[in-house]
Amino acid sequence: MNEPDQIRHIDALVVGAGFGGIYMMHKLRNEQGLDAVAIDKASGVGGTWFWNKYPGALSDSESFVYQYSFDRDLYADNPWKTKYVRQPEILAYLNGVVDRYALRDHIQLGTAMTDASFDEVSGRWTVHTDRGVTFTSRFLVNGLGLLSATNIPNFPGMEKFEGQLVHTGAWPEDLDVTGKRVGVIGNGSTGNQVITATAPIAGHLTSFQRTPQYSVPAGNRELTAEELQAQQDNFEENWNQVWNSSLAMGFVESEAEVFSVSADDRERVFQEAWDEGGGFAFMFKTFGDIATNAEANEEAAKFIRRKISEIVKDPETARKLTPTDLYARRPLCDSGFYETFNRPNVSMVNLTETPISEVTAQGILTEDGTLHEIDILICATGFDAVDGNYRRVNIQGLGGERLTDHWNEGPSSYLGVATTGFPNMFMILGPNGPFTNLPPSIETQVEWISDAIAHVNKTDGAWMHVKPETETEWTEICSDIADQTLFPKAASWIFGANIPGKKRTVMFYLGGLKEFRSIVDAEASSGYPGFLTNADVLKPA
Ligand code: FAD
Ligand code: NA7
Repeated sequence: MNEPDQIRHIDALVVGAGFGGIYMMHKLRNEQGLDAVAIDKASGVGGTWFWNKYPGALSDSESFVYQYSFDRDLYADNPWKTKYVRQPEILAYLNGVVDRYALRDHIQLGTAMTDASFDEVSGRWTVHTDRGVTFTSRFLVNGLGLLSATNIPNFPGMEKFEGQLVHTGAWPEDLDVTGKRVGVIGNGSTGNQVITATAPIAGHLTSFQRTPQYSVPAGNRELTAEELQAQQDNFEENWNQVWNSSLAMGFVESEAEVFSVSADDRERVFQEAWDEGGGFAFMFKTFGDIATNAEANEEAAKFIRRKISEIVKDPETARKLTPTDLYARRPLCDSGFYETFNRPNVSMVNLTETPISEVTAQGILTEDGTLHEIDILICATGFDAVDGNYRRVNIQGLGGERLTDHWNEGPSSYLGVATTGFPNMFMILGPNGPFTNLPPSIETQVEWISDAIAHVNKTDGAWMHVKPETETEWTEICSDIADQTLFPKAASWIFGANIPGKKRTVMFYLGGLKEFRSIVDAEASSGYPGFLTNADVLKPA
């Protein structure tokens, strides 16, 4: 017989112990003195940076903005040494943050939320887990991660594969690819990194690519002592720039139009950006209309296509690697991705021309009858982004409404932090939150949620949830802004277009961090007009 669950009554349950959940815990416990507990299904803290231990895993936001800014001393004590920061360092940093703010004893690892339901009479959430503990809590804060629910394709015969099958987002700590015959499906940001880092140590690497992508050099390098010092000295200025920018990437976004300069100047600007490195910088620091004007976009795309033809020696491989569509997915950067295909131990299969017919015990059989023998098959196939983890649990709000039903037409929210009918439930990076370098958006949302909790907490048993019309309006705002860009025209996770059967819909606020912050500030400072309270909802008709 199963043991009955242990029941814990707490003030706030935080689900997820990544960048978001960790900061949320600090705000709730150390600043508000609440009895807050975090759970994570992972066996360590760090979220993304716990799970994605694949070779080459790197954040491609510049390191001085890929961290928390809320504590000047924390910032001073943890200078990143390189322009971009690698997974092991980010994981060590997040572990350090957990210890620095004495949070570890309040994070229960290896514990997944399975279902959650709200009781409007008691005003409490009941959250069941897979580890014999049930929580009842006034507040439920989900920091489930927007790139966390792994997408594993379902090719015929996959269960027969006798080698090792892994997804980059659940990388086994002890997996060694050295000397192995490695197959990699996918060539997005992750595939690009794992292919480039694995090829030099693998026996043979076969890259299975469905859609070629545009990538520019990352230009990762050691930072000089002067640069490190400047980051410390210019802390306020730098962060002021971040808070007042759109992408929060730590550079000034260009407002110049591609065709406002001569062809020679355009070439020079692109070449300088190529030499300096950075995917977001190439798309947004060079010119201001690459992501909004198809002709301008084509100029940037042409430049990258030409680089591919110059780098890749075999013309047929170069052709397969060259994208022809819009340059309008998340911009990629690399540490020698195209050069990797000049290696004698690397081959490439274009899946559009030669689809996979099945996975066999030995490897991948393509429709041309070739069996690609593989010891380790790496799925760099991305994530069921944004709402994926929400749909993998059963969350029920007012009147027992299921979140999956509420999101039947696509995931929605107000400000990416709350959704109608789910009182006192908050989300960090929920649907239609800002599309930026994420730590600054996470800080913005966590601080807003913390203030909202403090506001509600003033009244025992009180709760708040988003007015339906407010949520509808926010969805329309997000959709209208997205339609002014080229991003919806590309099939990527940014619009839910990467998962078979998933409804293609707007999932981000593309209006920029500066504007987002002014909207969330106004909402809080004017007393949360976008929300209803239990007094409104429960009052007699
Ligand atoms: P996560 O770090 O994803 O944490 C969510 C946690 O919730 C996970 O640990 C998960 O186990 C847990 N969880 C989910 N469901 C449950 C459940 N039911 N029960 C219990 N626990 C649960 N962002 C950038 O801004 N710049 C970058 O360069 C960048 N690079 C990236 C590279 C990779 C390979 C990936 C995958 C993502 C990258 N991101 C990048 C996005 C990155 O996810 C965010 O920057 C940030 O780490 C998100 O933090 P989070 O706390 O919101 O979510
Ligand atoms: P992405 O960007 O979604 O890329 C996934 C890749 O996997 C992409 O090349 C896909 O090809 C490919 N894919 C997915 N499913 C299949 C199937 N069934 N067959 C063949 N190829 C497939 O995920 P990433 O992990 O690279 O990056 C996600 C974000 O995480 C990234 O932006 C960073 O922020 C971190 P497709 O292009 O769909 O043809």
